[in-house]
Amino acid sequence: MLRFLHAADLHLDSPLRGLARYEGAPVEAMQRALRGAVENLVRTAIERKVSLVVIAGDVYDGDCRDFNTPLFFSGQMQRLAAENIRVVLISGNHDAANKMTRSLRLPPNCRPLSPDAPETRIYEDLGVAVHGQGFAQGEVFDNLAAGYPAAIKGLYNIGLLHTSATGGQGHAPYAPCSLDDLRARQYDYWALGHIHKRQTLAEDPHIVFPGNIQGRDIGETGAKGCVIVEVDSAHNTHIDFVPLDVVRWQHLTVDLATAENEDDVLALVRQSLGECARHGEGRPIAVRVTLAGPTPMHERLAVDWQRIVQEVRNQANQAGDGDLWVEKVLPQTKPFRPPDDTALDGPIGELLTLVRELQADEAALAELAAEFPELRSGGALAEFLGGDDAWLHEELPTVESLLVGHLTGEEARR
Ligand SMILES: [Mn+2]
Repeated sequence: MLRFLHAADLHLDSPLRGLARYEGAPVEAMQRALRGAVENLVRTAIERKVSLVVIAGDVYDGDCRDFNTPLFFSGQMQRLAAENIRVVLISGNHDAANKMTRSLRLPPNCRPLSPDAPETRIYEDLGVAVHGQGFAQGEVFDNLAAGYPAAIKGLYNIGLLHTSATGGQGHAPYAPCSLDDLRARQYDYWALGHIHKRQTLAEDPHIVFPGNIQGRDIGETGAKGCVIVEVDSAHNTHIDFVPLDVVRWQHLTVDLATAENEDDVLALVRQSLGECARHGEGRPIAVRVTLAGPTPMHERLAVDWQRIVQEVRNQANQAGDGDLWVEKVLPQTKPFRPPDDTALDGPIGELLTLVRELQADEAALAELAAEFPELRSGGALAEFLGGDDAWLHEELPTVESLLVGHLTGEEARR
């Protein structure tokens, strides 16, 4: 039985963005997380007794600022060397050969494959051939896979490739190739890198993006890690995802449809945060909270938004026992209108009727706009509003919310 570990996109010492600085913001923990995930990778390789680790590019986020980063990585590879675990790696667009001015020799168990031409590394004792080519420069638009050698008969053939494959939203289209290009090599496993979202493109043979090993911002949510690949003597392949992330990013949407007062809002927020914390399996979680849904609380939230944001952070501290960090709170609620508007009788109801009539009456709206000539008399506001009156229509619901919010807010304070 052959067992190997496939990882990609370590992005060591990448600067982490998107954590606002506030009391308790885990800036240092996040910065440390990328290295922690690499330590977890090494520990997993040893614990799962793999013979081989393949890394499909972007070990580094870019040229290292100093030698600490390559020293760290080399030290981790030495831990694998001590266990006789072999490592084959290629460069990706981030750590392309021509970008890295500060690099160090890796221990002899490591074999970086050439960025200049496809190279094959054979491990007779494991019955494995690894074929691959790194990136010579940051932008590679050639189909590298097309130049890979044919499979070697009798061995388990692994293709190591940094590629956007057939797509990959938000990822540069480097070393593109089709699934048929990959299948044509007749390898047993394609160990891909570059796309940070984990996905198995095919199972015969396995064509796999393991994703990156540690999320770096709210765009990289959920469990992040590597794939352990087990191969039996008939070359049947089985893959198993293992999380390696130290800190996890999550996006939480809290539906406030049933909230009628602030206590309701915070109870719903806290319940969702509690569930989120449990899914982290003990990891710290950086969470973006979106308050959503049509809700009777829409206006109240808008009026007092800054304090609500801090209350959400406060609830996170309580629900997560210190392991939940709120990255951002987004307002996406909508006004909730009772089916029968008589519920909004009185002056507020009259105001709403007026606003809605304006929505349907082009001429009246234009007339109203004409009463505020300063909106059109130049300056930043005029530029923002543009040349036509379409914005008036678009802004009416906001006007409605603001008016009701201010009026009911006044009421509440009395
Ligand atoms: Mn990449």
